[in-house]
Amino acid sequence: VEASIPEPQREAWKRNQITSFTDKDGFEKEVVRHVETTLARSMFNCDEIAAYSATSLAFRDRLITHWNRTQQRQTYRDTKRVYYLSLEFLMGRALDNAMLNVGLKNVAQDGLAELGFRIEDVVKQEHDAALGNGGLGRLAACFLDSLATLNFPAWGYGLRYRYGIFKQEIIDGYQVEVPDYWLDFNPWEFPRHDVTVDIQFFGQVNKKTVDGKTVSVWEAGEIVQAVAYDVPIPGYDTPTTNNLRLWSSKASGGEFDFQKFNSGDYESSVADQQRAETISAVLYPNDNLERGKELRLKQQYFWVAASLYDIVRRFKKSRRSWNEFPDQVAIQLNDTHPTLAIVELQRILVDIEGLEWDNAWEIVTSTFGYTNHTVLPEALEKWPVGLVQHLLPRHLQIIYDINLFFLQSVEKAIPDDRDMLRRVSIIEESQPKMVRMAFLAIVGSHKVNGVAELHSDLIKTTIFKDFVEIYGPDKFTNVTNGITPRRWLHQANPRLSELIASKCGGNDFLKDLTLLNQLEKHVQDKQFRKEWAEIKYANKVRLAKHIKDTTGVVVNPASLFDVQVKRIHEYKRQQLNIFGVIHRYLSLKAMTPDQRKKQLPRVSIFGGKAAPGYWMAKQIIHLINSVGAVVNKDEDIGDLLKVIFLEDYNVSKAEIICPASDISEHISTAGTEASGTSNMKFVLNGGLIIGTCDGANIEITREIGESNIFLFGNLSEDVEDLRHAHTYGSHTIDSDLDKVFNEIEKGTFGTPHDFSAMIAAVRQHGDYYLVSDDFHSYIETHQLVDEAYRNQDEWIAKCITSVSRMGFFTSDRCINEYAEEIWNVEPLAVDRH
Ligand code: GL7
Repeated sequence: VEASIPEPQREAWKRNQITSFTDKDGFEKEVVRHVETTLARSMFNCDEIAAYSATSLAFRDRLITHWNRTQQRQTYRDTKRVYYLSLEFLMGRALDNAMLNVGLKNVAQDGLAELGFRIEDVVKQEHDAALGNGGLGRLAACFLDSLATLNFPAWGYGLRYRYGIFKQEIIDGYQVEVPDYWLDFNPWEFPRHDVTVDIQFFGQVNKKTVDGKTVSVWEAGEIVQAVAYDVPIPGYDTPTTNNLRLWSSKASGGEFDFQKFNSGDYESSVADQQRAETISAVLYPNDNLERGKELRLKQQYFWVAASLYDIVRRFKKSRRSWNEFPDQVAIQLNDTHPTLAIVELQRILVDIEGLEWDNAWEIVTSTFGYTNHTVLPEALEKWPVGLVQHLLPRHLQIIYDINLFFLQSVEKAIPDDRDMLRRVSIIEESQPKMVRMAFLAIVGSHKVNGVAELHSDLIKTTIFKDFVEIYGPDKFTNVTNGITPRRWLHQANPRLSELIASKCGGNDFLKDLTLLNQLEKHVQDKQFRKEWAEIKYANKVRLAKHIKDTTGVVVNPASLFDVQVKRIHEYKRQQLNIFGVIHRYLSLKAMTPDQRKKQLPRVSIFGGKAAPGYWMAKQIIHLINSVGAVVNKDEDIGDLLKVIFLEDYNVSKAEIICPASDISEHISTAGTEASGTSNMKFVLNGGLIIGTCDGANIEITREIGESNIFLFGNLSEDVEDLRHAHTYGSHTIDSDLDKVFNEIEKGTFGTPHDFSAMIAAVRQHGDYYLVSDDFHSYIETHQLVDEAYRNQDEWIAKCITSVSRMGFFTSDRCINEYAEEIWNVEPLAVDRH
């Protein structure tokens, strides 16, 4: 790389190389410089926002220097790279994470203090980057942190939504959605106006003869421009700084607009501009649900085509032969959202680069891996053939060809099974015909993985069963999800992190989480337990303050904090939780004052967003708030029970909530939650969990031991029979649950009619989520929780033991598994100086 630059020039550049600050004085200089020159302010009008901005700019300068060196190193070494394609990256705030990852938070803290600011207040000024819905998007963010920390040459590719997930307000007990315009001031992105790609839509396909060969040419239609925005991703305790490239849509300038403008059609050229910009305007706010909207398909192709163009452009610089493509490039599909990338790469190789179909297809399938994140039928993507034909005519032809060759191979391997062909066809012969994206993703990838053991088993025995028969079991694998301990322990719970470090030989556990096992020998240490308990209490005080500030309700931090925060969904069963809370309330009301005195005080804390169009989920939010309104002001009850709904749950709120929980709820109907990742965050922060045998709960139990978790409810293998029995047998409702329903119907929690559909779902409509079947076991298990919590000494011992055994759930372990089993890539050694 360097050789192309003449010696004297090279010297001049090297002489003037930027040196990043390393101490307080250097940091302060940078902050003052940014306040005065970049922000055009001074010490007389530097408020907390300006202090945040200048601090971020100081760290950004640092990151981008490392970013440049990392990219140069990766280009120079030219080893295989990983590309993680995800429509969602739920990043949260960047500043605190950047300071900790580069190891200069103390420097910044001291520097800011000298300049008159408290670092906690400065950090809070940042708006969350909320480009995701829930677990799937946060997983992508944890993966980026691990990829950088482990020094993998890896890029994320996503969309730069102008509006992230909406902000949730609770008004009169109902969810109201407010747009999240987060880009006002975002120091963490670098616009690359020179990195643009023209993306084509619509038009038609014509056959032409070029050099005696017939080729398909995709012509006419409309062009939208993709502009790159780069976000630096710093690894922890390493100079590696990777890249997250987000695409923004823009009308392609030039002739098209110009012509319209000249012909006096100014308004229509403005309309074109706006139409183009809507592609990356907004994140679809659905979690585990696909609504099949045309604009969503446009987003998918826009992002996938821009990313592939970029990847191919980078590959071509090395002038290798196409057959080496899979040795240089691994692309991971985060769910089926980027599946069109398979078709697009085949199109590039065959139509543009002139490769033979079979050769191209071999390259394509060796390049891609596909991660499935759900078995819920309503979340499996299907697109009407007509829509694909209209928007992407050439891609539909290629999909048909892929399907033809695939079905021929199935016919050959498993002859005379017409029904098999119908079942596995990428094209569903329905009215209208549909493209089954998951099947296309399987056929176009060399590995398919689920996200926890149970889930990976379920996909092999249910939705993808036929494909296991066709390809054999080796194509399917499991990579159990993980979380980054940097954000979810070190950043969110600094005191606990420090206490752990004092027992685990320093901060190395943050890079090798299995070192947590050293805690176990200290479980009996009284002083250690005491400090542990004090930290938990302080974290609860912090959350109690947040509750007071945001809801006005005063909660006692000595109560048991029982938390369920996640997207609101019937399968996650917040309704089971709130019915259980009502049951507790009724039991307390039925007691004498003397009996009440013996009860353990509890705070039931809920949080989470409902998709704007998910009516039932919104009713659940309303019921939680209505119960809170009654219970929280009931003087018979006082501190014994409080019910809190925290508005606008997001990453930065999770960082306050996770460290403050005593018990958290992961209570999905068995077989529905693919993994869950907040279960891992809560345990890692010294909380216990109540949960069903679902997703990663099962593996958490295996690691930490059955005596350290409160499991309840039916097993996934029994769900089908139970559902069948509800529909075709007689369905009797649990008697305690019936009492809860009767109380709601009496109007105790407001207009009964508001909640009639929730009750009917259980009583009359087959109780698909098994709320009644699991209710008794749920209530009993909560009693066990109460009893266990009374023995604080043992409780703390359980918490410490659990944390010590959580090493498996770091996203570093996940990334190493992906690297080894799916991507076949290795980290790049770095020079620390
Ligand atoms: C999800 C699963 O529901 C969740 O259990 C899992 O932890 C997460 C990451 O693998 O993926 N699947 C899905 O479609 N969404 C999820 O959060 C939206």
